[in-house]
Amino acid sequence: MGLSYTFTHAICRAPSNSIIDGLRAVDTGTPDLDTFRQHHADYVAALRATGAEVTVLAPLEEFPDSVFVEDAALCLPKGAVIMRPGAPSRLGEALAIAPAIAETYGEVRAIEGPGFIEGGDILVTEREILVGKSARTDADGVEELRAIVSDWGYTLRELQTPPDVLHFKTDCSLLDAETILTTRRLAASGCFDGYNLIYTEDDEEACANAIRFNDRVLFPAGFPRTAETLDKAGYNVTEIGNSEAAKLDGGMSCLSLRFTPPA
Ligand code: CIR
Repeated sequence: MGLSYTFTHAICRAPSNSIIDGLRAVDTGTPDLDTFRQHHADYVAALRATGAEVTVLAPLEEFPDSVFVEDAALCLPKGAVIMRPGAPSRLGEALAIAPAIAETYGEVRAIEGPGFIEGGDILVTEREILVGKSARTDADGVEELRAIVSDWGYTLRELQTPPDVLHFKTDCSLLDAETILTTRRLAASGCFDGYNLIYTEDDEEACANAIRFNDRVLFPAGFPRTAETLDKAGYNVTEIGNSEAAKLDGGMSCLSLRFTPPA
C-alpha cells in the first residue's frame, strides 16, 4: 500500500466546550456538544480499528477550533512542519500542537511567516504535494513550505482553492495512490489531470472531504449516493456522523494528523 494513505499513527484533539464558538462561514446553528463528542469518539475508534496508534490530546478551551488539528501541522514521511494558520484566532494552535509532533518526529520545522498556511489546504499524494491558496493560505506561506519540503525531496504544486470554499481539501480527498475524490467545481480547473477521479454526486459536494486511512475510507454520513459510488469502486467505506463539525465547516480530514514517523 502507498505511503500517502497508509499510516501507523494519528493525532487527534478532544473537542473543547468552547467548540460552540468555533469559526463558521455561515451560521447554521450551534453544534451540540454531546453529539460532537460522540462523533469524535466514533472517528477515533475507526482510526484505531485499522491498527493505528491514535493519540487524543487534551481539549484546549482557549482555542475553539483546536479539534481541527489538521490545520496546525503537516506530517510527511520525511519530516513534519508546524503550520501558520491564517485565521487569527487559530494562530496559537500551531505552538500548542508542536510538542506532540516533536515527541514522535524529534526535530520539526516551522513556517515562520510572514506568510500563512493551513493544513486543510494541503493534499499529499504519492507523487506530489498539492497546495491550494485560499483565504487562509497565501503565496508566501506556500513558498516557505516549498523551501522546506524541497530539502526533503518532495515536489510541491501551487493551486487555487475555489472562491467561497474554506480549504482546498474541503473539495477533495485522496482515495489511493492514483485516485482522488473531488467536486466537479474543483476538478474543472484541470488541477488533477493525470489522476483517476471519482466525482461527488450532484448535491453531495459536502462529502468531498473524506480520508483514506489504511484499509478504510472514513466518510461523512448522509451522502448515500457518493457512498455507494465509492463502495462500488471497491473502497471500504466507514460512515461517521459529521453533522456538528459540518456546522463549523469541518470534516473528516480536519480531525486528525495522520503519519508514519521516520524510522
Ligand atoms: C475553521 O474555520 O478554521 C474551522 N471552523 C474549520 C476548520 C476545518 N479544517 C479543515 O478543513 N482542515
